[in-house]
Amino acid sequence: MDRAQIVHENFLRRVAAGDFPAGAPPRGPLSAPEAAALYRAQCLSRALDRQSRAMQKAGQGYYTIGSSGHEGMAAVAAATCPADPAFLHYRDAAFQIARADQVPGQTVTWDMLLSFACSSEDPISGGRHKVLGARALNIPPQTSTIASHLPKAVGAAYSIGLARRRPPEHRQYAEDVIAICSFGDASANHSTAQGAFNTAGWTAYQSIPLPLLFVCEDNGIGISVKTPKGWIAANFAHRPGLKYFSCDGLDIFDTYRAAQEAAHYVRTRRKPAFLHVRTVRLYGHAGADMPTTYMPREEVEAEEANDPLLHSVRLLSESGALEPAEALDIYNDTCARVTRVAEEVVTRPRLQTADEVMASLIPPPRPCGPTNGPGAAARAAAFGPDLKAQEEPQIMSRLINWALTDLMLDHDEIVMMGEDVGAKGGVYGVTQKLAARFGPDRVIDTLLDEQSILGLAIGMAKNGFIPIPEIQFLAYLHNAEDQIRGEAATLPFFSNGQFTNPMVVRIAGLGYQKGFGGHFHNDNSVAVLRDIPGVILACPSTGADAVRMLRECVRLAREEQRVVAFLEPIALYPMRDLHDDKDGGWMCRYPAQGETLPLGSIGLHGDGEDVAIVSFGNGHYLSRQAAKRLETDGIAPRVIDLRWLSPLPEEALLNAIKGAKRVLIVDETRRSGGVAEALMALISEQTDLPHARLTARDSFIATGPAYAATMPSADSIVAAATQLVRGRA
Ligand SMILES: Cc1ncc(C[n+]2csc(CCOP(=O)(O)OP(=O)(O)O)c2C)c(N)n1
Ligand SMILES: [Mg+2]
Repeated sequence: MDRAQIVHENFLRRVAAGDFPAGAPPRGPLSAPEAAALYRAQCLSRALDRQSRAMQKAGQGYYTIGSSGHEGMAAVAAATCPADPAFLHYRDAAFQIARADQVPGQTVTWDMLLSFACSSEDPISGGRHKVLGARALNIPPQTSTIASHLPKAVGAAYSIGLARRRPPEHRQYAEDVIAICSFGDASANHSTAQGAFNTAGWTAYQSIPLPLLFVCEDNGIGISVKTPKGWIAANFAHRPGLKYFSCDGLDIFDTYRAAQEAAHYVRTRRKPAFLHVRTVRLYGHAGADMPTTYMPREEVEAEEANDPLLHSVRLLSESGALEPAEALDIYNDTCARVTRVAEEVVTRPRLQTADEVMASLIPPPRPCGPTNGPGAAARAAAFGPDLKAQEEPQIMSRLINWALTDLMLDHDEIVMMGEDVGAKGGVYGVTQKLAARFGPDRVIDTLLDEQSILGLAIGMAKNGFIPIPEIQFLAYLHNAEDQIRGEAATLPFFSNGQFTNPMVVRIAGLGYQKGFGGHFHNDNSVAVLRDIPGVILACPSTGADAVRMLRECVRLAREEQRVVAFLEPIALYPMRDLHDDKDGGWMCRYPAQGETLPLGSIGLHGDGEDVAIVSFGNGHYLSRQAAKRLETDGIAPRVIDLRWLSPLPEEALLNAIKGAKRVLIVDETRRSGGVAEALMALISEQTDLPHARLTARDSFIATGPAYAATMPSADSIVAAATQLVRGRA
């Protein structure tokens, strides 16, 4: 028989017989009426699990990972406040239900069933996914990637403290809230989770406020792999900076007591705590999972005998809150009500078309107060002698530094974070003096963990800040990439635009650093950033463009709530000359305030008709060198700088190549998966022009004299363009 049915029948039989599992008597601060309310929430959670399975059998529901066994989480909700942002484990329906009881006007049964049915009327995801979550309950939806929500919970907790000192315009969290973050016992081992615990401890160890309650729901197993007995307590009882609390998650009185103590500690001390809730998992991981195929039947039955609902009925009876017969009526009535509501829910509309699915990929714009740019006095104070230097042409790294300064003067809610961005001013000096200009609240030297850096940014963005995190080198984005791919980019999608985390991620990258680094400091692949729906990828090639584009990127984040990656070509940071020694051809004046380059605009140099050379970043620099040589050779080129690598500025590009007879694509990223693949497809689909591509080879980058051997050079661009125009090199 189906184990869900066995658990159901056991419950009915044992309550009727007064046969309850043994446990401690009711104790602690939970009152009898409150306990009865929690029991109702537990019953509703259980009934929804049962209904989700029935709906799936009937082809009307699509998700069966349930909360059965974890219903004690209702007590954690009751012990905390609905204003506390909660980043929840997928087994926390009871938490959400109990929280909904704290907020007037909620229709939680209806809402959750809509989510099971993937109805477009599902108020949290608009029918895109079964997720827990509700705007009014401060529960953002989470992805299924276990542990990936922990870094941003740390970030959200950090933001609460910072917002007290410097409230941002779009602040979301109230003054004295705490962040709550729950997860399973197996998930606690994930390196993403371990990084988050470490970051929380590292922060608290320095007495920096971090009001964060971690809640580990320890059912002793992750799908089929058991957690060693005692592992969670052994692992977490003595972590520096992280205070440990534990409770019996089968007992709502004990869970409420411990959760209240832990939450009180976090709220009053502004320090993180770890609440270890020991629980059971009933009827396997999900609907299709049969626990008896990997666990002895006796063990499965022993867990089932410990059904937390049976514990609750005993405790309610002993506390005088409810008689078992009344509890049984509540259970049966709840099941019947859920079935009735479900019958109506399955008639509600579902998403149908691609456009409907995609409607929330890009978040809605938000109204922002006007800004007039930083005033002269503020600029003079911040820049000091640099103000005078702004009258002279400068290298890119310095111009980016000034742009960041002006943007931070203009927008108080901008906060930078990264490894070495503060005191040192970045590996390449791009963030020099920013810490002195804006202080440690706004320029944060983080610990060495890219997931934590991006998690900090996501969490702060959720609370209205505009984070500008820095990833020191593109190659080091990859160990944290899921924080952009799986987390930041998906939040508006899975919340139907109700939750957002806009930011500008600065990434130093691409190749061509002479004499430094090899592959790990010269990564020339951007494929992982280009295929993420909704994420914008910008890549300037000159200092002036970098300034104008950075201004646009901050606008896109601030006003349009977009997640932007800003890729800075390291080799061009210090570049002074273009054609000849000391010609100063690659230095630029600092663009005037208000000058920007809108998303989708391209750079066009020359109007030659023989060949349009389409490139970006270092490739654009080399193409400009090549163009001069081609002209000398009697070939008339025009050179186009793409600037925006995702989405590609297709319209502007097609306009810019009008009148050219051929197109040469110069792409410093790899031949496979590189930007040129998309450009070749675009040109061949949209034009009849002969076209060719010059790309980097499918290789990693070498150190030493061959540092640029695998990538396009001015020579190879000249050769490829000549070949395309004249049929020979
Ligand atoms: C990063 C990642 N790897 C694997 C999975 C597949 N998966 C989903 S749940 C799960 C087990 C989680 O166990 P635990 O954290 O103990 O939570 P429980 O389901 O027991 O409540 C696994 C391996 C996933 N969702 N994400
Ligand atoms: Mg588990």
